[in-house]
Amino acid sequence: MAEKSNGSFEDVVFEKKGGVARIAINRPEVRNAFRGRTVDELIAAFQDAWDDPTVGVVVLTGTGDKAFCSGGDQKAREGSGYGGMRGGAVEHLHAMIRNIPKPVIAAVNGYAIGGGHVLHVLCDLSIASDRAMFGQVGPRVGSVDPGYGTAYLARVVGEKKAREIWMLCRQYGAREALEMGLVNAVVPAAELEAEVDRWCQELLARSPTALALVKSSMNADSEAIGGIGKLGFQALHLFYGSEEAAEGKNAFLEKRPVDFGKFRKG
Ligand code: S0N
Repeated sequence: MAEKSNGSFEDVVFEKKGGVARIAINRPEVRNAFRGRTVDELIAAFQDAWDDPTVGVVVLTGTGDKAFCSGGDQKAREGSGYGGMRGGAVEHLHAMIRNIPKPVIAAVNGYAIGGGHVLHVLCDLSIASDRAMFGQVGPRVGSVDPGYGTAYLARVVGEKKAREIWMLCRQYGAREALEMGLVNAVVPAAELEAEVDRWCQELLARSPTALALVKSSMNADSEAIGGIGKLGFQALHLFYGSEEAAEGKNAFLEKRPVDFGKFRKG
């Protein structure tokens, strides 16, 4: 079985062992927030796992014990987007997770917030540590993930709950996430790695072609969301250039309450 580690990656730790490709976002100092480089490396790692016939399952996680991923790097955010991010890069990453013909498990080891929450939602399966926290923050920080981040979430937890998650920007613990069908299992933090490995071994015993067909036939039903998302992202990048979106980012960086009142429209 092939074994490989990191190559030229800086923001991502990539390992392949025993049929499992493990991709970990490695920016714990910013709760594993992603910048342009991170997204490019994630795409490259998924492509490698896709192309490698020795890989049967992919695990996506974050390094450290605090965060899976806290979304786009607010410190790199500028003008029309998150600095250094190639146009369409995040959508490309979403497409990789959805389309790689192998099961992808999110091992949610801590905060899965904003664009980081969307990443776990897009994975085929999510296994959470009992310390994991889940939530969207868009309307709190002047951002949104149109398309899969919103409409696909509604398929997972239902319309009412998805609207609550997006509109109120609350955080939910792992047990609540399990109750609403947002994750498949919750285990004590110390057992996360072993539990994920057990799920990987079960998947590796299954027919890879049947698994690929299960995945693509399930995806077919929600594929149109990608088209809606493209339209949404064009609007999002116009929104990012606005004073209203800048207020969300600045309030987070300045650690002060946000004031969106003056942007309310009749
Ligand atoms: C994760 C949270 C809840 C953790 O709270 P905690 O444990 O209290 O830690 P903090 O003290 O808040 O944070 C510790 C240090 O880490 C930094 N930090 C945390 N998150 C980020 C971040 N996302 N970006 C940059 N830095 C971050 C803190 O600043 C702190 O550093 P110091 O010690 O120096 O002060 C909490 O941290 C939290 O709520 N984080 C912010 C979450 C957030 O706003 N995320 C961004 C939301 N937006 C997106 O994800 C956009 C998605 C996106 O980019 C996209 C998606 C799809 C398609 C296109 C795009 C696109 O825009 O291109």
